[in-house]
Amino acid sequence: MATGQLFSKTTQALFYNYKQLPIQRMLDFDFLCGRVTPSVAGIINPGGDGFQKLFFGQEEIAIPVHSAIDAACAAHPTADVFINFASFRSAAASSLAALKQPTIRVVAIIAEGVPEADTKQLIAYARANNKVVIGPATVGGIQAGAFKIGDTAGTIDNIIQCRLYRPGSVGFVSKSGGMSNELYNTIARVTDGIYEGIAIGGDVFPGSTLSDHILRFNNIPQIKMMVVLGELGGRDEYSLVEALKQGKVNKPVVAWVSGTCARLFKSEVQFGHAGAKSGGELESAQAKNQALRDAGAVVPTSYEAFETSIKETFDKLVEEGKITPVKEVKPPQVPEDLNSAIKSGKVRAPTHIISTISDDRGEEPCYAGVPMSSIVEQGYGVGDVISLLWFKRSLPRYCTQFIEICIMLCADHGPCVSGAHNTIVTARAGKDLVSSLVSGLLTIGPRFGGAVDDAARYFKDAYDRNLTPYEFVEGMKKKGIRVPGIGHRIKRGDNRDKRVELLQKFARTHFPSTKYMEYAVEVETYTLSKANNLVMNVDGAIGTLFLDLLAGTGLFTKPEIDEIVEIGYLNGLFVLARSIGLIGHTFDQKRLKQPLYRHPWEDVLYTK
Ligand code: Q5B
Repeated sequence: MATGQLFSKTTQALFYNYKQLPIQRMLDFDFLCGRVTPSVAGIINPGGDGFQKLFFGQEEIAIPVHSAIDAACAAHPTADVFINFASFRSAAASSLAALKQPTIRVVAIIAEGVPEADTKQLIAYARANNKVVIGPATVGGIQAGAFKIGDTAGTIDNIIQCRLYRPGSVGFVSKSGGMSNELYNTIARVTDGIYEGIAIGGDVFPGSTLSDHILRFNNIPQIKMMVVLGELGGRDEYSLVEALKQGKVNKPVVAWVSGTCARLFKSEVQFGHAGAKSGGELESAQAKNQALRDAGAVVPTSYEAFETSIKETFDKLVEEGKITPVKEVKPPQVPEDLNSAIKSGKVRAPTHIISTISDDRGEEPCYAGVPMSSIVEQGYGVGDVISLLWFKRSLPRYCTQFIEICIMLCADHGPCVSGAHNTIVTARAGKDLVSSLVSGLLTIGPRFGGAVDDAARYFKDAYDRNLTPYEFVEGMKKKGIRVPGIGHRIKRGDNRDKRVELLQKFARTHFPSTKYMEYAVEVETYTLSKANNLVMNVDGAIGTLFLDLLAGTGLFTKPEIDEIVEIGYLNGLFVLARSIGLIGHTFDQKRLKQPLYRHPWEDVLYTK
C-alpha cells in the first residue's frame, strides 16, 4: 500500500458486534466496486460463534462469527481494520483490545459518548504503536471504489449518485459524519469525485485529527486536492493551519468551518457534537476560517459558496493539466433486497403459508378477529377460545360449556390407560415433559381415545341413511369394523361410564336436539344385547353429541358440518383434554422420584 494509504481494494475488516445492515451495506459496496473478496472477513459477536449468512452481490455467503477478538484476529490474520460497533460502554475496552492485536492497523469506533479519558488512552496507545484510530462518534470513512466502513455514505442509491464506486481525485475529511454525506454529493457534482473520505467524529478528542488525514492525503499521489469541513469548538483546525504554514501540505486545500451562526446566540451554544460548542473567540468558526484562509487554504465566505470554491479549485487543476478527470464507468446493478423491493412496490412475492385463524401482527393478537383484550375483558373461557380457533366463530354458551365439560371429563382416566402408562414409563426413563407427554399422546388412536371422529362419521352416516341399529351394527360386522364409540375394557351395561351419563344429561337439558346421540343409545341397546361390555363409551358420546351440537346451533351449513366430520376435528377434544392428565402424570412421577420402569418377567408369557 502507498504511504498514507489506509485502505485498498483488498482491505478486509473484522466487524465487532453483529449489525446486519451496516455489514450488508459494506458488502453491497464491495459488489458495486467489483471487489473480488468481501471487505468483511469476520464478525466478532461476544459470547457466540458460528456463521452469519449475508449477500455478496446475488450470492449468499457465510461470514465466520467469532466470540472473541483474539480468536478472530488469529483466524483472519490479513484483516487489518477493526470496525467497532460496540456501545459507548464497551467501545473503549474492545478498541484497546483490538489495537493490541499485532494484525490490526486501523480501528474505527462508531459509538458516541465514549469517556474522554478512555479515548485519550486509545490515542496514546495508537500513536505509540503506529496505528490509526478513526472516531469515536463517527460514521467511519470510505475509499471510493475500494473499501467502506459500516454505514458511511448511506444507501446504495446515494453511493451511486456520489459516484463512490470508483476513485476520483479529491481527499475529503470532516468532523461530522452526517455532513460528510452532504459533501460527498457536493464534491461529486463539481469534481471527478472522492478518492478517500474520512469523518473523524465530533468528540472533543478524536482518535485522529483533520490534519492527520490531510497530511496523509498529501502523500497519496492519486489525491490532487483536499476538501476539509471543520466545525466550531476545539482547536483541531489550528494544527492544519500550522501544517499549511509550515509548507507540509503542497496540494490545494478548500476548507470551511461550520458554525458561523453561533455568534447570533447571546450565550454559549452546544451543537450536535460533544466537541461542537462555541467557546472562546479562537474556537469560533469565524476565527478558524480566517486562520485557514491566512494559512493559504481556499476558504469561501459562506457555506453556500463552498461548492463554488471546490469547483473552481478543481477546474483550475484540470486546466493546469494536474488532473485528468477519471473516466466514468457504469457500476453493476446491486440486487435489491426482497423486503425493500416489496415495500417499495417494485416486486411481488407469493406467500408460503396461508392462515385464517389468528393474527399477531397488530397491537394485540386476535383469535378469529377477536382481540385478546376482548377475550379477557368479556370473560371468554377455554370453550370460547376453542370455538374461535377451531371453528372460526363464537358459539353459544351452552356449546362452549359442552366443550369445556368434554375437556374436564376426559382430562384423565387414571394411570392404567394406554396414554398414561406410556407417559409414566417415559417419565421414569428420565425423559423431559414434552417427550413424556408426546409418548402418551401417541397412543391415542382408533382403540384408545381416538375413536371420536370415526364415531361421528359412522353414526352420522347410519342415521342420515335411516339405518336401523341392527342394520348398522350387522353391516359393520360384515365389513369387519368395530363400531367406533362402542365398547370399553372395564365399563359394562351394569357399570356405565359416568362421563357418558353426565354428557348425555347436559345435552338433553341444553341442546335443541340430541337426535344423533339418541340414535347411538338405540345402537347401544342392541350391542348390549350381544355383549355386556359393548356400552357407549366416552368417544361415542362426544362424537354423536357433537353432531347434535353442530346441527342444532344453526351456525354451521351442511357442507361445513360434513367438512368438520370429514377432516376430523373431534379427536382434538380428547387429545387436548388428555394432555392435561398426561402432564399431571409426568409431574407426579418426577415428584415421586420414580426409578426406571422395568416390566416384570412374570407378567410376560415367554413362548415359542
Ligand atoms: N367388540 C374399546 O374392547 C375396545 C366392539 C365389538 C362391535 C365394537 C373395543 C373397541 C371401538 C373403539 C372405541 C374408544 C378396544 C374406547 C377410550 C378412552 C378411555 C379408555 C379407558 C379413557 C374394548 C370382545 C368382543 C369381540 C369384539 C366385540 C368389541 N368392541 N363389536 N363393535 N366396538 N371399540 N374406542 O373390551 O365375537 O368375541 O370376537 O375397539 O370406541 O379409549 O378408560 O380404558 O378415558 O381413557 O378389549 O375410556 O370395544 O373387547 O376386543 O376383547 O372384544 O366384543 O369383536 O367379539 P375389549 P375385545 P367376539 S374409550
